[in-house]
Amino acid sequence: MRTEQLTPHGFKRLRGAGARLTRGPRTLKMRGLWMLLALVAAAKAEKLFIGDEVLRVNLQSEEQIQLLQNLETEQEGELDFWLHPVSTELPVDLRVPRSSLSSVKEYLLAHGIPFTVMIQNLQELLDEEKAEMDQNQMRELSSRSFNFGAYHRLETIYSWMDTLVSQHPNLITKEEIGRSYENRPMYVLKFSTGGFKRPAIWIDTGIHAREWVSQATGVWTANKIASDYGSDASLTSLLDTMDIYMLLLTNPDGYAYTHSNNRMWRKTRSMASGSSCRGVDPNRNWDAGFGGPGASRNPCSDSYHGPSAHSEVEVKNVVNLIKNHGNFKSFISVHAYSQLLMYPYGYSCIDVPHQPELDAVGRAAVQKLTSLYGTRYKVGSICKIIYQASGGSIDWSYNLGIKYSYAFELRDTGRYGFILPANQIIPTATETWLALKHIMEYVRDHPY
Ligand code: BPX
Ligand code: ZN
Repeated sequence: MRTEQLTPHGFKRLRGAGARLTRGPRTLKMRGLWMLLALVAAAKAEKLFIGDEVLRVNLQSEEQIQLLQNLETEQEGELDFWLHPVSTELPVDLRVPRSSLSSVKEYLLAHGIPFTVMIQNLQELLDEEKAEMDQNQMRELSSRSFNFGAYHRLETIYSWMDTLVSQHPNLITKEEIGRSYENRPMYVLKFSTGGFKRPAIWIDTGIHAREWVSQATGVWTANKIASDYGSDASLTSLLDTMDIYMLLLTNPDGYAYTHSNNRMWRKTRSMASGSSCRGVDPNRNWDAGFGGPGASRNPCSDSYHGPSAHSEVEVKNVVNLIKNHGNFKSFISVHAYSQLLMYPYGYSCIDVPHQPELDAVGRAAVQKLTSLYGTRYKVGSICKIIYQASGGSIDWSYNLGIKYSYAFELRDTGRYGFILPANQIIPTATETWLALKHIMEYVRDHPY
């Protein structure tokens, strides 16, 4: 069995050998530079990704899938799998810290696994992103405007929400559904033209902190709904009978942390007992197949499911609102990246009872999305089109009886991954709106 070579010990040996290979004449001078930069980073408490590469690995056999899965479990917390090894049809995107590069590449080469470098030096991309954000913030301050084609910090989004509400007092209210682990308020925007607990549509963005185009798309979409109401006949008729709830920053602590400390943070920021690692994957924490396959019980893992279902207050706050309301017809959760429109289940590959309908609606929605710029999406159940994942939010909402439960994975397919350039925010949000609108109209016309 080849798998015998794949013990953690075997990997560490490879790592040593690889490190020696890369040591050239420039190494000492470079080392000094790295250490200086590391000191600057430590002072700012911000994690740097200097020299980190994102590799695209193309798996060719079941055996190679197994090899990569072993690498993932053995190096949990060290390697950052942006896309997980699941099949030969899907690529694996893998962020490798500079210090592990030679050993990981050795490992891939030794097993004949082909890969390409998608991102050469991640920090360079992050520096550009931050510079662009700072420039934009200056422009916004001097022109007292809000640029939907830029990424924003949590406080900026929160104050923009107040502006939006004040401009549309008869349509939008802001409700605090509770506080995050670090005591940040969680605000829902409620779009309603009256009535009491009308049939409603739920849209959440940013449950995973680092998937920035999700939160940015949420902001654009909230503005779109506000400005189209009264002028777009279809949306207007929808809001005459239904309410829309939007939670733009579903993981506020994580989002703040991606700006202040670690751009690659995904989870919440809660403290685990008996571990120094923080955070729970809020999309593995719901009471739907909780703790099953496709989630980790290791608190250091990026897919750690947490100590119990709904242990995360951010998740619990949403659960409480949805259950107390009791009249949601659709639950849509927005992630990035991979360009997918998915429906339940994630925790199992069995078809849900409404599979044919969910699939047909999803396909029609994606057809509209694609019609705008040709962006290609795949449609299917979570388990069948990406991987088995237990404890996900839309499995929970579906099992609660909310038939039209969907999850989006927005742009791109891995060229930039989580670091999608800001100039793609508006195109992404605009095309996604066509799909969202299709789903919402279908829900309006098929309430049962
Ligand atoms: C999305 C919804 C329900 C279950 C799984 C997903 C996939 C999502 C995840 O693992 O929670 C993938 C992601 O958006 O977090 C990041 N990614 O593109 O890999
Ligand atoms: Zn996600």
